[in-house]
Amino acid sequence: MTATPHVLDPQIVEAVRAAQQVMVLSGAGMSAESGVPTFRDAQTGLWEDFDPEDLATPGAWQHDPEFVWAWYAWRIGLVRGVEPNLGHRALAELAQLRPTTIATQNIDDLHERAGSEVLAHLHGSLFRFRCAECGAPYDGAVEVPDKPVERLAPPRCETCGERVRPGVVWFGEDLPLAEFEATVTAIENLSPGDVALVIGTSGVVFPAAGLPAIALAAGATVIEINPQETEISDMAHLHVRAPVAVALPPLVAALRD
Ligand code: BV8
Ligand code: ZN
Repeated sequence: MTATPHVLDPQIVEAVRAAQQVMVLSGAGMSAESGVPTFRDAQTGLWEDFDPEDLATPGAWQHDPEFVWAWYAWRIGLVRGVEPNLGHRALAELAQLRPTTIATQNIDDLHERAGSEVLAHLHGSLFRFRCAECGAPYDGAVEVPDKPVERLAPPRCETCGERVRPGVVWFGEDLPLAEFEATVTAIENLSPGDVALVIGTSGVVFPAAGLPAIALAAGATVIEINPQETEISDMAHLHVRAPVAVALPPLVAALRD
């Protein structure tokens, strides 16, 4: 039996051990230990005076597409330059031990690069692009500057010549319906005794923030993994007040025995 450090009380291990299936709802804190700043982290460098909630909007794009595109190009470069952390890798191993479904608010590809399948990127992906006008998918070249630049011209649509935009969901935009509905269905199909791991999210942004309540209504055991209290904390049955790369490896290791 691998010693589980103090951070995991046996109740948590037993809850996951008893689960027939595990639903993972991850947010930016999942990738923090890989070196990807969360939305709550103060912005750095060129964007330190900007609130992501102001930049990740259709209005910001309309106002200055090259400024917004430069921010996403920098974020693409940042994610390409980091690795999945031990938390991502533990979730990939968890799927070998229990049926595991992941829905993430994150637009990075670190779950996939750790070997996980992802049911839904609820807020889109840094690595999907489409024409801002005609919506045609764009899979052509995307220039990523090796250092942050203030403005950068996005690629042009190969169909209509208009600007290409990031394939992410901005504030005020609808979530990808099929992926959101698939996530809600997966959560509704949880049974009492199953587990919903709510990892690294402040639970502020809706409708994603409403998903843990659906797990609660399905009778699942809701476990929050987050060093801080969040909007979700009161509804969670159990809490692991530790960073994900500290909390998940021993939790998954305990299931191996
Ligand atoms: C929608 C992609 C229907 C882009 C993101 C007025 C007008 C319009 C809409 C609204 C409105 N008022 C409210 C709304 C709804 C709005 C909303 O909820 N706003 C909030 C601010 C109140 N939602 C929307 O607009 C959504 N669409 O509602 O459509 C509609 C349509 C038209 C009009 C009305 C409604 C779309 C929301 C999606 C926005 N896009 N991302 C991009 O990334 O650039 S959101 C973005 O921020 C993330 O994806 C994430 O979802 C969200 C919050 O980030 P978190 O993941 O929670 O991370 P955060 O930084 O907040 O917290 C990190 C957590 O990790 C912390 O708790 C920390 O303690 C923890 N942590 C840190 N380190 C670790 C850790 N945990 C574990 N281990 C660690 N090591
Ligand atoms: Zn087009």
